[in-house]
Amino acid sequence: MTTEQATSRNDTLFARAQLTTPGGVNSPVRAFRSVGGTPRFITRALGPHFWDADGKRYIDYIGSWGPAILGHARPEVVSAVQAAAANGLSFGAPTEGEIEIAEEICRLLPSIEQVRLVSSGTEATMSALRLARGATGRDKIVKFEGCYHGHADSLLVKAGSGLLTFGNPTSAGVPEDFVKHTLVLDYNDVAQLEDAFATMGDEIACVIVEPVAGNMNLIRATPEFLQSMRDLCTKHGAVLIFDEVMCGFRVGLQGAQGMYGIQPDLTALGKVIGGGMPVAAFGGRAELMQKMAPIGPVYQAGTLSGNPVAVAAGMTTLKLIQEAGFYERLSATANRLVAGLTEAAREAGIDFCGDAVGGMFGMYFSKEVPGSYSEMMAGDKERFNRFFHGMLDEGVYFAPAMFEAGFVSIQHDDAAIDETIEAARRVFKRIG
Ligand code: KE4
Repeated sequence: MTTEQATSRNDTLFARAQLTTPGGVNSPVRAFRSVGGTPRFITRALGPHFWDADGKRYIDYIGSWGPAILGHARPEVVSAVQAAAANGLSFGAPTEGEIEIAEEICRLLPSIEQVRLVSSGTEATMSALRLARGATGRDKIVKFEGCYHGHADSLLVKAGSGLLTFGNPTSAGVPEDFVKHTLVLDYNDVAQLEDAFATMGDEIACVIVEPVAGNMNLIRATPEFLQSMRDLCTKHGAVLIFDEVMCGFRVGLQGAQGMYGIQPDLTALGKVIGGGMPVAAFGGRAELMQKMAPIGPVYQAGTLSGNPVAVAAGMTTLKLIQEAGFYERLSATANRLVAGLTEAAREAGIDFCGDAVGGMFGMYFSKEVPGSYSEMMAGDKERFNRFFHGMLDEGVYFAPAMFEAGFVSIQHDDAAIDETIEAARRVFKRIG
């Protein structure tokens, strides 16, 4: 069945969903508005595959936007969830499992001496920002164009008109006042960062960055960019926050901070540490984390924070990603995919390139891998959209937006990658 034909059950469900839920989805990117067409309603998933409401099978390169690093419905994770659930779903009281996952996170990421569990990446970054402001007594924060850190008000902001002007809201409902302290700079632009600190360094509470960006497709930070950020924050007493909600445990066992060898003051985590269930976290230097309620003045709370069933999924996932050779295999898979897609596009004479870092990858309909948001946005969106739908018809499900990264799991075997590349060969020839 092709996208052009009515995808009967998906269409029916999408029409019904829109009656009770805005856009028919519980998170905007799922609505296919960037690529057009009808979102696929998924009924089940296993390994590298999932199936839609019409029973069509796809090779899945979303992986729930990062969490499904082990492949879907991994038996060990499902069993751990079932066992935990049989003992009750949530207590609103501390459990030993929360201690165990906290200890594991601190052991794997040495920059994290103490950690607080929350239920989403948005909560993790929002809380880290509040902690940075509470710890420094400063209001200003620095973020970068193209980085997404969840939907906390002060982070829904795009660059202002001038280079060092404060941001403008990107969402209705966010008062100007809520973003007037948010400075938005260009990713990988060291000079701008130096200028910002030169002019207002003693007013900056923190810098928050995706050290490997995955929300403007995949874009790597340059080592110089991150090192300058580290040095400037240290010099001016600002808190450096690495938002590793997506790249944490996705690009390697020590995340981007291990890959670059740079220690942030705080780290936000999510996705992989929940293994598909709602676990996220923020953590870092103990003297910072000690300022969190109930022992410190910075408040943060959550009914389901550290939920025992979700923690069981997360802890089992964190154990399984430590098996020997895991990231070597994951990285080899992502690189083989990108190389195969690039070769298939070259055969069809299409400007296309890709990049892969650990188990996440980027695809760009341009001649060169972008290094910034504006370079990424210069890519051929129309051709991406035709490619997306062509691949969807072939049973390959990439991210339904040009500005998203893609993800492989440890269960994306050679057969899945070969099938994807063969499908791409056919689609590239068709879209020409
Ligand atoms: P959540 O609140 O969606 O759990 O996490 C927010 C977040 C924070 N930081 C980074 C680096 C993130 O990538 C995210 C969320 N990522 C998106 C993917 N573009 C989630 C998908 C969605 O919004 O539906």
